[in-house]
Amino acid sequence: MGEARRRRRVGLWAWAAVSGIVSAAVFLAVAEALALLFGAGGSPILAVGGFVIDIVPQPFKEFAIATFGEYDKLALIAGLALAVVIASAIAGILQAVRPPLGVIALAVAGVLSVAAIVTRTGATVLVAVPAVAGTVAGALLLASLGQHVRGWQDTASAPADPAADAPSAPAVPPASVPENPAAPRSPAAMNRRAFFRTTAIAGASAVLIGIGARIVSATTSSIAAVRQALSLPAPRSKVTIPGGAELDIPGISPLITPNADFYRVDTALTVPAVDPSTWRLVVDGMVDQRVDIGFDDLVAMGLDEYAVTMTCVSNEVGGSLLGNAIWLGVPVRDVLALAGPQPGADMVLSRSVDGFTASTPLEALTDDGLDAILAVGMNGEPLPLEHGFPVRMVVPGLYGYVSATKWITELKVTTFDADEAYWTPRGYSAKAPIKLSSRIDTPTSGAPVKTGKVAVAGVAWAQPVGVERVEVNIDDAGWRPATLSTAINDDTWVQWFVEWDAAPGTHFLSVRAVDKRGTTQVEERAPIAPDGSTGWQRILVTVQ
Ligand SMILES: Nc1nc2c(c(=O)[nH]1)N[C@H]1C(S)=C(S)[C@@H](COP(=O)(O)O)O[C@H]1N2
Ligand SMILES: [Mo]
Repeated sequence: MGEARRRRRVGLWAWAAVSGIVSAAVFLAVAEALALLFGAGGSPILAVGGFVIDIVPQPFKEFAIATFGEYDKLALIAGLALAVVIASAIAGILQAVRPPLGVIALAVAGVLSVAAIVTRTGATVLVAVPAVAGTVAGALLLASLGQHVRGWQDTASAPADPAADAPSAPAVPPASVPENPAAPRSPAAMNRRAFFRTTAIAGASAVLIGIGARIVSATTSSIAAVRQALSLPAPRSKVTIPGGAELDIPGISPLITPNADFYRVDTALTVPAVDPSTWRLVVDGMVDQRVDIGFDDLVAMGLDEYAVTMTCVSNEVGGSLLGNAIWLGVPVRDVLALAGPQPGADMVLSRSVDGFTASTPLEALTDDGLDAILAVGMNGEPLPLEHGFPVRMVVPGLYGYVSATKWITELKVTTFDADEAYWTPRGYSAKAPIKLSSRIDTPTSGAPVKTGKVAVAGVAWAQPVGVERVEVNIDDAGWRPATLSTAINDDTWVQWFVEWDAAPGTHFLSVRAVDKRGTTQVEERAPIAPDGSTGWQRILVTVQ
């Protein structure tokens, strides 16, 4: 008897778990489908994912990037999906065993996702409609399925083994137990049939609606097609690449980083889809007049090309989080001038559609000698979607997180006292000039080198001061000057090389740069937080 009862109990739990998972699927499918109408900001999956990205501590983010690399966001989604399956299975069991605890759990999840949606920027009340509707649909389904599971399990056991069921009786409100055990068609069978029918229909519809919503969002987010069709006017002035700017050495970084190879760093779970025809840039805060311009207005101000090497604060010594591109854009100072920044302001908080913000010193944006721009083009094309389409900021000499806002929508003229940017409360400095540095591109520690003449080569950068010289030290035998290519300008990296007569064995290679102010790259290692790594890169190579 104990055995039979236990099996029934396990059966109840299993089907109850299924009812929870199906209810959660209906919740998400309804919400995702409605989010198509109310805007992607209303998607609970993306909002909760984005919320998790914002709250997880920095070391965990670094761990995720180190472990999953480019797939860090996919790993996050897989982890969230697993958590949803487990949590909803538990909610299903709770609802069957202790109603209405399961429905309460689902409602709490709904409230939390509404909170995640509303606290993310650009949120109006309407944006919460999909999550609310999804919660209601999921909760109704869970309540009904829970009742069927209980009805069929309890009545099934009642005639055969009344004693066995007695202990669990308090868990089931009497009202939910079908009253008439003597009915011609057993209530247990009816409940059973109703459960399977509802579960199958709900599960199948959730899958269909979910897949449908994905397909529709993929086709309507045809911003890629809008970008393809966009043709930018020819630049008024082009960057001239001086002769001798690019060395012909296998393994060295190309002078201009192709868009497809350009590093990408952002907190966006999905690439924001911003249509240039509806894009607006607002300049507000401490200004004489609030300015609001569209994409055509910006482009009409006149586009020029600028070569700038962008660098991430998370770039470790020897790392690859930097790239050099030819940007097409309008000086930020021209746009700020339309609004007229007021005395007392010392910072511009630039904001992205996705809520990211960067704090840039006002003077870096108004300085005539510094080419801070609002960029619309990158290496001869409109900005790629992942690099900020349609408009981003690029400021020579400042790390990306304090200057290079992608999918930009607002420039708020303010003060460092009054406002802080996304990364400031997360352990990074409010102000962060790029530290002068250098990198060995070839040879690499991994690949053995052949005995004989070897080019040791790489890049060095000191935006916006410029690199004066680069020195290489082989086996600590003293610093040798490297030959520099002709830099495009002081805002870009410069390529360098030395010729080395490599003898068999293992060797240490080190590199350091000196900028045009005479400052030598810092030798001591510093971590990336709070304002960028330092240290001379030192690699071990094997010569055969
Ligand atoms: N909207 C938005 N803009 C952003 C970021 C972000 O997370 N969100 N990251 C910044 C950081 S940390 C860097 S280093 C640069 C990277 O630009 P890229 O991805 O085009 O290389 O973008 C900056 N702009
Ligand atoms: Mo960055």
